[in-house]
Amino acid sequence: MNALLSVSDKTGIVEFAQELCALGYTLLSTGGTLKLLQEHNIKAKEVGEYTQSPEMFEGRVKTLHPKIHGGILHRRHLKEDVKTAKEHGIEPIDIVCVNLYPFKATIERTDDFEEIIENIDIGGPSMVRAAAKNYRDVLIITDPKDYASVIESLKKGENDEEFRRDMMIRAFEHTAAYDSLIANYMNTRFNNGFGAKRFLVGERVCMTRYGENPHQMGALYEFERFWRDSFKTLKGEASFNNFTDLSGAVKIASAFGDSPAVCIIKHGNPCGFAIKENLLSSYQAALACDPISAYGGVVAINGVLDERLALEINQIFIEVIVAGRITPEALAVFETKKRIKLFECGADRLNFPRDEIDFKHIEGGFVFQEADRVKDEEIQGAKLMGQIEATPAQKRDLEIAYKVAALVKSNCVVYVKDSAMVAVGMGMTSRVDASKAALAKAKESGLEVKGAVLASEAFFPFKDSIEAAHEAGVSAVIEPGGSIRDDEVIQAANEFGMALYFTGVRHFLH
Ligand code: 93A
Repeated sequence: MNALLSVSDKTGIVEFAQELCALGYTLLSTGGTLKLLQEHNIKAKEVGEYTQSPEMFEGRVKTLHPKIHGGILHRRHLKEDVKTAKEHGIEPIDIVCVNLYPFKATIERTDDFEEIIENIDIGGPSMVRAAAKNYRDVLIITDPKDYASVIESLKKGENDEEFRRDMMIRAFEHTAAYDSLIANYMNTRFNNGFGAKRFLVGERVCMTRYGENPHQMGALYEFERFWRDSFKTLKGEASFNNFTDLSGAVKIASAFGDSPAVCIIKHGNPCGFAIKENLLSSYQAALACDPISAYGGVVAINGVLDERLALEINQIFIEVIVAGRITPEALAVFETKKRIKLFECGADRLNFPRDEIDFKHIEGGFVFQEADRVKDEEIQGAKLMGQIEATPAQKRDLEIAYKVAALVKSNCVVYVKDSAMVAVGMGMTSRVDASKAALAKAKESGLEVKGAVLASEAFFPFKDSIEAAHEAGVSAVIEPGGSIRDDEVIQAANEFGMALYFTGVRHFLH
């Protein structure tokens, strides 16, 4: 039995090789991998020695040889294939363990095109694809995280075709994601930053128990390794809807740098948000916005969840909490709560990736765009549209309201007071309805909107929302501007003594 090991990411390879040897495998390996194995007294044969063909062109050609590819690809159940292999001195290769040149790390580190080109792996994906194609006879491993389960499966000694098939799918996902990364990089470099980023391929992280509803199948895919490497489940199991809510909550809670922000999300939209002096007071203020909707919601905490905060959250039913980190004492608080789910991203803050791209499924395809971002200059440089200027405290609230509004489903309005959201209207077909719904709810919950500021992610088409805001006691407004009736809006704001700012940038989110 032969196993070929050729890996750039050498995590765990020594132990894996030792286990394979103990199971009776003869190892074949390439330069750097071989060297590491030999340093640990693991016997392995150099690929070049086996093929009798040395590495060429500074390593560009090392495993691209019929003795390697024939060894992987010949069908063991076909007499003719086995005969041909024998005639050419080709030994069967039963296990292929390969991970690829670090293209991503290279483009993150350097702009040197020669170096980038050299980090496009050719031989690796060829072996991965060959082994995946012949998965009935060959086991392909592309992720160090799988070493343990592979050894376990081999030790059982069963001929586990289902396991090999699953690894085959993962292998093709791996090479597809690798090639899409290269294509995207080249498009970005040579096609003006956008081009046709058409290779939206991810790798499967896990299946979810079901999709948005129990009769739908669901899974989580990722573009780059964050979810597999950094996202940790401390309790429960994230569902499909949990993942989408989590993503929305984290985006808002981490939109203000290191601030101790807390966001509560329900069905993809925020029902609470605040940045106070610490996480505890932020949570309390966020919850006050809409405690009814917060029930069963998702809480994102831009910091470390400690015991004191855990006790506070534990007073109502929250389904999901995600934080930078969760202390063991905080974890213990939730020990007896069966339904709660706890996740952390292994950092002091919610350092989730922020994608540069964005797309949405439509029937038969998807629409694709650059991700939307609120630039600081938009707010700092917002144009005062009347005589009344906002105070520094109002300006801070305007910034919060505007940034949150950009992350809330259109049409939306966000009211913020003392760094906490006090009312929000979202996903409505008319902006004035969003305003009215938000204010009615705030009134019902006994929340004081007087003195709050208002942000809208797109222009107010009429002055009606401004009138509603005035009645509620709103003191300052920020919006993109650009309506043909801007004059009426500006006039109304001035009459009411409101500070009005136009940013000039729209942030629809549909
Ligand atoms: O330069 S390559 O495209 N040509 C090859 O023939 C080849 N064979 C294996 N890259 C090739 N590899 C890659 O080398 C593997 O995919 C792996 O990432 C790496 C391992 O090299 P080493 O064992 O020397 O560290």
